[in-house]
Amino acid sequence: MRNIVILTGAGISAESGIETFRADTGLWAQHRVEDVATPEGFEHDPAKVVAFYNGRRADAAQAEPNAAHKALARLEREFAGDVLLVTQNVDDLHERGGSRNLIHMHGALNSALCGACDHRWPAPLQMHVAESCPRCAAPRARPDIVWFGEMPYEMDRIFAELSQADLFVAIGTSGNVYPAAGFVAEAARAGAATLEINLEPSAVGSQFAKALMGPATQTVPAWVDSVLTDA
Ligand code: BV8
Repeated sequence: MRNIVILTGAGISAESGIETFRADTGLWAQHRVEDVATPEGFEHDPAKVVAFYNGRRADAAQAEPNAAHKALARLEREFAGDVLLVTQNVDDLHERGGSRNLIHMHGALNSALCGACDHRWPAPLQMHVAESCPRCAAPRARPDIVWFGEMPYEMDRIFAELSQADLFVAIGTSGNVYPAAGFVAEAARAGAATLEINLEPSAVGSQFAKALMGPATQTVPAWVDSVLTDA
């Protein structure tokens, strides 16, 4: 086995104290998706959207990487082949846990994006509405987040890596949001082995050949140990 591609979702950060989206008390029970996570919502009420992401940025800054984030970083360091981590999460717990070969396909809380020229820069802890872009000066700063209806980042690279994967693993994601929920089918079609690690089977759970159920801080370190022992 040479190439491992890992997809993570909100469940891997849950035990660090970051709320998931689709739990009964999760973010989408507290906010309307259309209001805070679409370009139309931002157009209609930018202050509400900026405040939503300011709150999440503050929560992420208080959180610490857990044993699952650290185990994936260890896998990247110690596995003899290539490990690519693709995260839907916008927190920075993977990087702070030590992962380096990482794609934030839904953007990042610690980044700001110019809606006029696409320039990116480090977001302050608290963004303000209509901040100016440091490159083109347009008052069009927005959180660098991929909202519903927008194209996730680095899709060409992700699909290229999936086509070369020997193993695809999804961790802590409910399998409700595309294109990420379609990665298992893509990897399986290309001949990869597939594994789901989650608290409960996801919406696309039946497409995985194997599953490990339990809290990520227990299942992920145990799985990483087994991969490094078998390698
Ligand atoms: C696009 C902003 C075109 C970031 C987010 C109809 C059918 C199919 C598709 C569509 C459709 N209508 C519209 C679409 C497309 C749409 C989509 O998928 N909609 C769904 C809802 C139907 N997708 C898009 O618009 C995307 N863009 O498609 O562009 C395109 C065309 C071709 C090729 C490529 C692209 C853009 C999607 C961007 C979404 N952005 N939010 C933010 O604010 O954070 S979505 C939001 O959901 C987050 O980003 C999050 O990352 C994502 C996924 O959620 P999860 O991470 O899975 O979290 P969730 O709460 O759901 O689940 C947590 C899981 O963890 C659970 O399984 C739970 O059991 C588990 N868990 C909990 N605790 C633990 C645990 N596991 C282990 N241990 C624990 N302790």
